[in-house]
Amino acid sequence: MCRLHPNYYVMKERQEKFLSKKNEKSEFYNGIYDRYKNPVLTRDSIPLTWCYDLNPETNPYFMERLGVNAVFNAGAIRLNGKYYLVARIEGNDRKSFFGVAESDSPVDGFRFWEKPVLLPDTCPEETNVYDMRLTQHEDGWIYGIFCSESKDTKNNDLSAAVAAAGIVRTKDLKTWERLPNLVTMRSPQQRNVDLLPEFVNGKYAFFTRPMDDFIDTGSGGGVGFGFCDDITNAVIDEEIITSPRRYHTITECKNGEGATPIKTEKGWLHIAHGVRNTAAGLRYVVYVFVTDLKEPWKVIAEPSGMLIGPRGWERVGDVSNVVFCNGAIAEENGNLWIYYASSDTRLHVASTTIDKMLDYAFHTPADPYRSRDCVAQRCDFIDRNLAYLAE
Ligand code: M1P
Repeated sequence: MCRLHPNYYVMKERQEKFLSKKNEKSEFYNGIYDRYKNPVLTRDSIPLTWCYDLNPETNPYFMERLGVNAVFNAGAIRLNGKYYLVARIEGNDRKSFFGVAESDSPVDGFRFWEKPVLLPDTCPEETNVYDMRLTQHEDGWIYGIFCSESKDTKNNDLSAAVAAAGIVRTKDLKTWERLPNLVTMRSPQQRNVDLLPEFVNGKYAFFTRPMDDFIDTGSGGGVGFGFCDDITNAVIDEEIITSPRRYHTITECKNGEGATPIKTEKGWLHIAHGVRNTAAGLRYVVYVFVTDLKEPWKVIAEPSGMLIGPRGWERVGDVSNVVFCNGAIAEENGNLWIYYASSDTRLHVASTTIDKMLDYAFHTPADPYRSRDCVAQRCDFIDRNLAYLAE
């Protein structure tokens, strides 16, 4: 029988209490979705075996040897009745990696599998990986598209990096096959790439985010779209912009795809993110647009403004004033679970339905782009309410 440090038992009990805590809806109301009180994953969800050397001979003080700083941006999928999150886990050493957490419930009880995902090492220049989007494709594979980051060796700035879209595939989230990174002929860098679950005109269809630089999108005009013939050697020749970023909106600085687009009777539902600049730095919010079923690059609805913005304690974290979503689960019964991270620190869940999201997408007025026109839009709205109240 092995001997364990007394603090192990204290920490184990504390973690058990945390992991078995039931979640419930918060009082937040907007009629569109519900926010849940507790995050679904935080650094406290990480198994003790990942951080502590349990042997008192080699760790007499029961110290963290390999600490974890944050657990956030997760891809999401439902398989055989269970809910899975493939989360971005950031170690104390700043490197991100993936871990699979599983639960019988969409809102609580997520527990990480025994070990994190050890990706096949096919890309020696890669320093960091994060933000996996999961796509259950009609070709039979589950794809994981993620950001593969390498040092920019052509730039003297030590923090300069190059972002590309990494591609892995699996059948069970356990065995991962790594494919070559996506090549986009017209864009030097890529992040926030999503793969559509269906072929379009017999081809794999990607939503991209062309970028000139690691942080600045530069001439990259917004969320892009492109086809590729062979996913085992994925090359996109042409990208067209589908949801552009626009001056003086929530997407002014940049935008990007979020969760894998969800097929609905009215179109592909996109839960994306938009970024604006402020005196306090970049502010990230989640927004929605819908694209045509047959021509998925064509936007057919884009409600004005944000769907989810950072609120209360969500505003504070490693990268404050950020909400970010790269995973959602749509169920056959119409329920939709949106997993969004706050401030690059923790992962939350919001619940709604596909019906509500379509109502929101098609009946929320579009952005008139000018303050004067926004006031006119609101006055018209108020007038109709007053007339209705007077009936
Ligand atoms: O720090 C906020 C987010 O920044 C990046 O998103 P984008 O490419 O749109 O700027 C990503 O690194 C993301 O992981 C992070 O949450």
